[in-house]
Amino acid sequence: MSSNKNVPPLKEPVIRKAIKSLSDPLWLKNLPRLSKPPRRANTDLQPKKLSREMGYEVLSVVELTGVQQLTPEDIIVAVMGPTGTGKSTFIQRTTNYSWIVGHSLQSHTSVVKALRVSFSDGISLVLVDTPGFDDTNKSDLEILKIIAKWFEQVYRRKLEISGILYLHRITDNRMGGTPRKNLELFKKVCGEDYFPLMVLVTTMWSERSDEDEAVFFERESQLQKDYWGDIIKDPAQVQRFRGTQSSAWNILEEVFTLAAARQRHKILEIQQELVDLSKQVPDTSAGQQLHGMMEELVGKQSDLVRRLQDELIKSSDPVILRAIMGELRDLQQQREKVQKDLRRMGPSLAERRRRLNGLLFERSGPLRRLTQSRLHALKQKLGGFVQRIVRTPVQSRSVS
Ligand SMILES: Nc1nc2c(ncn2[C@@H]2O[C@H](COP(=O)(O)OP(=O)(O)O)[C@@H](O)[C@H]2O)c(=O)[nH]1
Ligand SMILES: [Mg+2]
Repeated sequence: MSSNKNVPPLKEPVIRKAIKSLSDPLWLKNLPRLSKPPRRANTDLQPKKLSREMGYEVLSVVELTGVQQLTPEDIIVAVMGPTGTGKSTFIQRTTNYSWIVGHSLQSHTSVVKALRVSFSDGISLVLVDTPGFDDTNKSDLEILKIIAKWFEQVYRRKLEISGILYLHRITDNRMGGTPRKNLELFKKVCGEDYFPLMVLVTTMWSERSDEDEAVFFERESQLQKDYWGDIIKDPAQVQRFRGTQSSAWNILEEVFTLAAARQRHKILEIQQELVDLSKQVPDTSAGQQLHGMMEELVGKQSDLVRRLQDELIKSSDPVILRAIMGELRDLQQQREKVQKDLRRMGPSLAERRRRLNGLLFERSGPLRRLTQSRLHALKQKLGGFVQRIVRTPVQSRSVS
């Protein structure tokens, strides 16, 4: 489906810089021939006309049906982050494409979706909308598998992800469980080697009032210090999305610049693990991180269940009893869901290593005992030999 009608005018310097900044030879080959933009008032120009006169033309904005539609000419940029941080909105503002944006707390993107913005001269940008963890419809394991599969297919097709935007709401007044989980898993999916290609974007700045401004700035620097410090190598990796189209393009421009500066291949850790090391999703670093988090969660839930059960015994008030029973039921259901995923994932790598070591120790028992008895016999034999030598006077020792 294409939506040429709504294609916005794209600022000439932004695109020129973006294209120039991509060092990929394929891109250099496709560099557009720029004509100088005419000096005239923009007011009477229609968006399409304006971009054509500037020497660039957005030919189409098309939703892709899958990884098989990607081509080596695509600049692929993924947008990640928790549900409700504005991922779909960011992509929508960039392209004016009517993209599904959630207006409730429910997740609207439980699949990976990609949108290709094609410019004249064969250049195209693919923006990838990904689901966040703590999705309302899918478990974290399912979400990880969906994301992992998409990235895996991209790598199998020998294509690269030029950059990743990670979105965080500046209006969140604390780093709660969901943002923290998303960030930790995101880091594992990408891997340290990919950190320089990540851009951390705070969203919802348009929500601010004047008195919020100082609070938001303070929050942003705290995020950089306490949570993003290991990712940030370049100040350009931290950006603010102001909710406008130009703000979105300014951020993308930084992504292109960072991508162009990268000499090595742009490979995510999860791509390497799944393809080069033939691992299954639960055995990847992200899978193991998730496993640990789920075990921790089940532990906390079990603690809470015990405490609620104690309260249940102590209380006689029927209202309180009903409330506790309701809580208990919800909690047990949640715990069952996590336990189901844990069973699906199987034991953690550390646990499997422990079990393997135990098995090896057990199996090697007879061999160990045989070796020990042989060593003992040898020591005795050698001991007698050495004793005889020591007792024999030096001049009467023979070499034979
Ligand atoms: N005020 C404000 N609301 C936003 C902004 N970005 C997104 N939203 C709203 O936040 C909600 C979630 O956005 P959405 O793009 O669906 O988030 P996603 O789950 O990360 O894709 C929607 O109601 C958006 O309209 C922003 O910059 N400012
Ligand atoms: Mg979305």
